[in-house]
Amino acid sequence: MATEAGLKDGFTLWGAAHSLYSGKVRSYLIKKGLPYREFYPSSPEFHSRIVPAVKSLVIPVLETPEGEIIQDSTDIIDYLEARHPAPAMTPAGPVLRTVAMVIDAFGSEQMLPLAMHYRWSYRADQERFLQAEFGRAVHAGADREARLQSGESFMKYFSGFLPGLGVSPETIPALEASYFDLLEALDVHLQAYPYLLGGRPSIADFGMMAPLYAHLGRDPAPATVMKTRAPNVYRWVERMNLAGVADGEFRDCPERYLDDDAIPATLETVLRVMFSDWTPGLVADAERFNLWVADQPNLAAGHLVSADGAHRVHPNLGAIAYPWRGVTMRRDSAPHALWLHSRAADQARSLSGPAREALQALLTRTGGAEAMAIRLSRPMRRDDFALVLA
Ligand SMILES: N[C@@H](CCC(=O)N[C@@H](CS)C(=O)NCC(=O)O)C(=O)O
Repeated sequence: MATEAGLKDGFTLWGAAHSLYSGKVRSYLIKKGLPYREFYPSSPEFHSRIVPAVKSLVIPVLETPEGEIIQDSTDIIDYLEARHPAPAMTPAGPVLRTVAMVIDAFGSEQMLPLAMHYRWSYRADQERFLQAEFGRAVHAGADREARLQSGESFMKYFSGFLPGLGVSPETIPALEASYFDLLEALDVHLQAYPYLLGGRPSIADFGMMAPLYAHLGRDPAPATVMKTRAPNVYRWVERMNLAGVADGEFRDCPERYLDDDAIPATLETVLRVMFSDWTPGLVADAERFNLWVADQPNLAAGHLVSADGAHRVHPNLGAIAYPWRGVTMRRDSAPHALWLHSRAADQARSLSGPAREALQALLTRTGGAEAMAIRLSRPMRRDDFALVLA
């Protein structure tokens, strides 16, 4: 069991095998080569020390050897990248760096509804697995039946997210079609390269591991979809949790990122699929956020981004609706997704000269110009484990 003394000599990831954002941080720690141990929320220390510190029952949480506590998978990776700059997990080339941030934002947030759909809409096909995995996270001990039953209230809580994420009988066929298009593009690309941006893993891969590991790559029903439709994507999921960068399948691929001027057509196809499915929701989310800000022009910096003032893991500023793949997508707004998208959009806007031109040309070819032109009327930042106005 975790002890105060035991936490002093390495990083601790408070996470769980079935948790979406734990999968992102875990693969980052493995590929970065940082020694860590993983503890589960079933540990009494999680409730006595971690939950009060982060003010929510949420994973993943990183605890440093000095006892600092960090939440949000993106904040965790930013923190560790600043603390251990080498080897950098973001490409240096300005165009590829922007692409990395775009894919990270897409994977970390845009694919959440898909991941949750495949976990909970196919619940009957994988009930015992989900019971075991939720039980594994919350209940320590050898009593098998007790553990299978122990995750029930969490299963009820998380399965209740589907309507707010826009998953409904009307949207499910469109959601699945969008997933198949993405899998197809990724499967082609990942036959040529071991990682999304070439011969080294990056934040693009870690962001995509959020949905593609625990839910879409590990739960039995969606794992079968991935394995049978896109085996190269499944193999990438396995590769992302292996120590080391090299993979014998790609003997001739140098362990470095693509150059800014050598982005292959297969990656452009991935970006085209992403932008096409992402843009309508981003536009609607940004409109909702800008209206919320316009309605309350005097909000001070530091004000919680939340319609009702409640501190939530993923806040919401009210419902949005927009046309998407031939249906009307109705869901809760997602300011956290906007925050991640704005980081990429701000990075894009910071480019100048030939890099700016190269990025604009790439965005035009891949249908990304509209998404990357979205600008919020007020920036956001994270403070005290929550999203606030900057
Ligand atoms: N944006 C956060 C989200 C973390 C998150 O949603 N964690 C899930 C498990 S994977 C959770 O604990 N959710 C609790 C809740 O939504 O109340 C991150 O990147 O870490």
